[in-house]
Amino acid sequence: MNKWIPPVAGLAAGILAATLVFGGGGPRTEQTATSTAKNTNAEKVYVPFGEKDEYYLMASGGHSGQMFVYGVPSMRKIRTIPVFSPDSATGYGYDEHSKKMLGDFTWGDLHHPAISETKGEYDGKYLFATDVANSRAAVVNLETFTTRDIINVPNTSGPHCAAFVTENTEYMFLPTRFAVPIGSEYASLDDYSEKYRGVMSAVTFDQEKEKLNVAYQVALPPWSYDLSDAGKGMSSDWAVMTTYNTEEATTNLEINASQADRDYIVLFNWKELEKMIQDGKYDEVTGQKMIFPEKHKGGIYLVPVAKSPHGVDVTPDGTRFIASGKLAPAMTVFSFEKAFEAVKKGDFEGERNGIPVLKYESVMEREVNPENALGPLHTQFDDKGMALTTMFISSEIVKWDPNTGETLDRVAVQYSPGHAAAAEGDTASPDGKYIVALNKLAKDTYLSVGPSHPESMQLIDLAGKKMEVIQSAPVDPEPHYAQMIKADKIKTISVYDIDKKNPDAISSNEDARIERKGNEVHVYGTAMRSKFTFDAKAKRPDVIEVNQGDKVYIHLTNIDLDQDITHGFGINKYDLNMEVQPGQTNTLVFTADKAGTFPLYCTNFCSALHQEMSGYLLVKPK
Ligand code: CUK
Ligand code: CUA
Repeated sequence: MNKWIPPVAGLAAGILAATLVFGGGGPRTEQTATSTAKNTNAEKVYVPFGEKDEYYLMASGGHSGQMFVYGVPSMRKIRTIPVFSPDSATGYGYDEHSKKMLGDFTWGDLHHPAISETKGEYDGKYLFATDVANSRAAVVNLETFTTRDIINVPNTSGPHCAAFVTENTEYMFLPTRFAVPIGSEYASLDDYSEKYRGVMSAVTFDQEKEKLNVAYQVALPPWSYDLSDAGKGMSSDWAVMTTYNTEEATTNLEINASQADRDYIVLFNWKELEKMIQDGKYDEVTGQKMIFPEKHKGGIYLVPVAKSPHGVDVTPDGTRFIASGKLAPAMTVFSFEKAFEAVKKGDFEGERNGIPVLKYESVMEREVNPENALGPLHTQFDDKGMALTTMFISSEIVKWDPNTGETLDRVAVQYSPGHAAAAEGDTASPDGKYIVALNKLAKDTYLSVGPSHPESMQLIDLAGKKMEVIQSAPVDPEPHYAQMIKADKIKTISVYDIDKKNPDAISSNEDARIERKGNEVHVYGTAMRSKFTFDAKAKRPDVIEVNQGDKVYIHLTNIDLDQDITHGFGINKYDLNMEVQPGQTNTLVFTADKAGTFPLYCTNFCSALHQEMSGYLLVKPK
């Protein structure tokens, strides 16, 4: 390091980090062409101390059940947001609010995060996600980066297709990956075609109450629905989703679900479905308003597509949708205008399961097959409307022109990208600055940690003449999808207002008290550097004493109204933990079934005397 002086003082750390990432090393007495290129790349991703990243990247945590927040271009991980799984670090899943949201589930599989939109642009307010493992939907508030609501989605198994929001976040559509009988009751697989369904749910979100709700459902055929996207502009009332296993195979899907040459894209008009509900054109099933498309026609159409499609993406101007086929080397560009025309004229080639099938030729605009590109999965867009498609098998991102089909550029990634996330990529106006490849395999990219390696995210610069990988970051499983939003759109709060209307909240140490009602004990306590106060008048204000068998409610308010001073609250051997962020009140409820002496302490390092921030839970034996 001392032999080599960086061009700008203070850049040294960034360059060093980048050098490590790019695997550089050895003596640097001479600047070679490659090392100059490396240094230029290092400058592109270097965010000097005191400055901040330009974008947030909200990345899916897959079967960790969580969401990961990164800064772009530095690719530094900033936060884990627990969503569908408990999290020891924040006490998520232990305190009452989050415990109720999680119910009995201890894991989730989060695939596609979606930022709320206004007029087709990310508005930075909320983040939605679904759980393929346990069929749930969740919403995260982006003022606090905390999960506010989780709902179980009935009649559905694995809402993989979601979440993609409509232009003004009117709906998220959650079609199911696994067909199940309605109500998930037992039905023999011999009766698959008659009894199983692929139910799609239309979910709304009430911002005021921060509540998700299933508005209605549609009983689609028993196929697997894979990915979806909402229309924009001229197609804003519509949405599209890919479906496979239209063969209705019930075993050995890898062979049996790839028999037919064509599967379908489901094209639906949600305004029309909404109207059907208003007009009472639905059945009441398992307490849900369920539209059966074979009974109530209109609003839903099928578009044939090359077999086993995966991604489908609407262009930023809303005029086209692009399907990618995991088994076909081609992407297919379809025209909304042509589709609307065909619907109007009733230009159908027949019906499947009571749903009209449009003619492929009437809706298709072109098939695009870049040379030697294999395994197209997902498409994002740049600021000029050019498509950026991930190629899983040939491990690259290909840039191409949806207007002509011409291949414009390609860049190799390491390795096997699933999705990619472009800057403001799902909006009506992508920024065209960056795209992050979400790679399924890292192989030799990082220091080895044994047979299983991390997944990998690679940042690609889109601003130059050629696309170029400029940074790489390991990521925990599994980066299924991410959205990248301009940082200045997110307005976080720095402390909570102590909620005076919340009967559990107190705002000063003097109000700390322990109230007993029969065998229920309610503790109204405070956390403040560097002590807990549970009972202001007691000889030892930081001690909670109860009888064995008591039901204990600990309501704790962090009255340290200072940014980033979060206190934790853990009780030894009681498997209990929660956190209180500045100004926040949180509640732990448990039965003191174990008699004994249990130290309790602040788990979150908060001051020089953090170690002193402790007390006791004394449980007197019966
Ligand atoms: S999916 Cu396509 S590669 Cu969106 Cu769950 Cu992973
Ligand atoms: Cu409070 Cu550590």
